[in-house]
Order: sequence, then C-alpha cells, then structure tokens
Amino acid sequence: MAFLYKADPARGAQWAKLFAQKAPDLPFHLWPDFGDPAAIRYLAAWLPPDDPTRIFPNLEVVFSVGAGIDQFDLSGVPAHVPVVRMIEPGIVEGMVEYVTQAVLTIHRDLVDYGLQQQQQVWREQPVKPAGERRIGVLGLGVLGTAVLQRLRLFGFACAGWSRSPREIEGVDCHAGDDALAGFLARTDILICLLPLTPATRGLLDAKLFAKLPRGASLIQTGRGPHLNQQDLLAALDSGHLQNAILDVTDPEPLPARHPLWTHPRVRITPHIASATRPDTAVDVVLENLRRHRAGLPMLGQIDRTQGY
Ligand code: NDP
Ligand code: OXD
Repeated sequence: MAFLYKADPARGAQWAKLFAQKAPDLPFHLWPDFGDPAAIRYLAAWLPPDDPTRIFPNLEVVFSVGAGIDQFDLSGVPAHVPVVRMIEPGIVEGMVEYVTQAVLTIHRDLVDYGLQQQQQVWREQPVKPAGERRIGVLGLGVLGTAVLQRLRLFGFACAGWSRSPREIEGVDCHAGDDALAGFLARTDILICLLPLTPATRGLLDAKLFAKLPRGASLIQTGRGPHLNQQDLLAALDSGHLQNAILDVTDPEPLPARHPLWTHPRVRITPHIASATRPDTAVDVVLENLRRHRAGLPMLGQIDRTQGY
C-alpha cells in the first residue's frame, strides 16, 4: 500500500519529509518514480494522469492538492474512486490575507494614489467609512465564508451569494440565480470565490457588471475562465467599473501585450492568492486516510454531480 504525489516537485519533497515523520509506515512516492503501480492506493495531484486506474489498478482515493478540482478530468476517474479537494487551514489563511489586502487597497483608494504618484500629484481623497462600503462575495464555501468572517471585523457591510441557502453571522446571505441581481445591486467590491463549473464559467461578464452600481470594483480570486476579459476591459474603460484586482487569468500567464497587463486600473498577481501549505495539508490528508479506512466520509470529498 503506497501514496503517490504528482504536483510541484519542490513541494512534493516537503510532503515526502512530512510523510516520513508522520506516517513512516506508508511508502511515499514522487511522480514519476512510482515503483510498483499495483501498490499505489492513494494519489495526490494537481493534474492526475489520464485514466489513472489504468496505470494504478488498486487506486482507492484521488486527492487534489488544490482547493479547486476544475483542472481534473473527472471522466477519467471511475465513479467508485472518491475525489477529495484540499480543505486545510493554510490555504484558508492565505486567501483571507490576500482578499483582505485587495479589499483594503480598493477601499483606501491605493490604486488611485498609485496613479497620482506616477504624476507626482499630492492630493487627498475623501475617506469612506468601512460601514458604508458594501462587500459582496460570490461563493459562500470554505474560502468565501472565512473571508467574510474576517472582513466583517473591519465593519464593512458584508453580503454573499451561493447556490443553496447559507447562514453566516453578520452577513446578508443570498442564494440562487434569482437572488443574484439584488445581491449585485448592493455590492461596491465584488469578490469571486466560486469554483469553476459549467454554471459559473463566464459568469463575470457585461450582463453581470451592468447590475453592479457604477464605480464598483472586482477582485477575482476564483478561476480565470469565470471572467470575460473583453467585457471587463469595456466596463473599466467606460468607468462603470473602477478597479480590478486579478489573481487568476485565462490563460495563465496572459500573452505578452494583452491589454490587461498594462491597464492603469488593473492589478495582476500570478495565481498566488493562496496555496496549500505542506505542513497543514499533510495533516488533513492523513486524517482523511484514517477516515477512509474507517469507512467515514472524508473532509472535502466532492459531489461529482455538481463538479465541486
Ligand atoms: P467550496 O466548494 O467550499 O465553495 C464553493 C461555493 O460556491 C459554495 O458556497 C457554492 O454554493 C458556491 N457555488 C458553486 N456553484 C454555484 C453556482 N452555480 N451559483 C451560486 N453559487 C455557487 O470552495 P472553496 O471556498 O474551498 O474554494 C472556492 C474556489 O476558490 C475554488 O474552487 C478555486 O476556484 C478558488 N481558489 C483560488 C485560489 C487562488 O489562489 N486564486 C486558491 C484556492 C481556491 P453552495 O454553498 O450552495 O454549495
Ligand atoms: C487551488 C489553487 O485551487 O491554488 O488550491 O488555485
């Protein structure tokens, strides 16, 4: 019985060390050195190989090393093999930090001050109290909820949108397609923390932007294909949207000379909002292996019918 890791090799080396300390009886392999394929029971991957059970006939569980699993071809993973995404404290804390800095950057007009600095302009903008700034998060899952719980502490007016009804203390929760327009109409800073599925692909488009109040801003930390880039550029150029902070794009990276790279009201980071932290992730994976062996549900097991 063995565990195989197939993702970033440097992080894999950290996982190997942690497995050696915390689960010395479970042989750990780093792709492509997987040894006897029949011994591989557990696979942790960013991109699993095509048709993994053809290579590893005794595979029991596939773990995503990321929170999202849209990069997986689920049709290649047989229905009897559970797929588990990453829910671990490190990835949550990273996302809370990133979104908090992005919200404060917009809230305290730092994009404008950056532009003023380029012109050597010294001019104060009026400060809006946090209570008058309306934050809206698309996606009230593990990450969206954690982000809202932190933003509430600043006093922002917080709301969120999900597929099924949710309750989060101090957050105005909206659910379902019919509730989207009302949620958008009260949102000044929109944060995307949705999984990428057929229902959410392209959701951030001209139609959605038109439902936001004039001067709203976007923080995109979901997946690149949620966003229609031409529609975003048009909304920024018309002044309907004020700023966009993009951590994910499609493709990654954007091609040279793509207009988003140089747009004065766009900030881009290279998909670093958050990443799985090996020390905390290995603890969660080992706990899930314990649960799997005990016949208990694993934390982060995805619903294949919903695709997330
Ligand atoms: P979860 O699965 O915990 O939460 C997803 C949320 O989105 C749920 O609230 C879900 O609704 C909602 N949702 C899904 N589909 C729809 C829909 N069609 N309409 C309305 N709401 C919908 O995911 P996480 O919070 O853990 O992660 C969210 C995403 O963040 C990941 O899938 C990934 O894309 C992105 N991510 C980005 C990172 C980065 O570095 N940029 C790092 C990590 C993640 P319901 O509650 O009803 O199920
Ligand atoms: C993830 C990511 O999904 O890094 O974990 O984007």
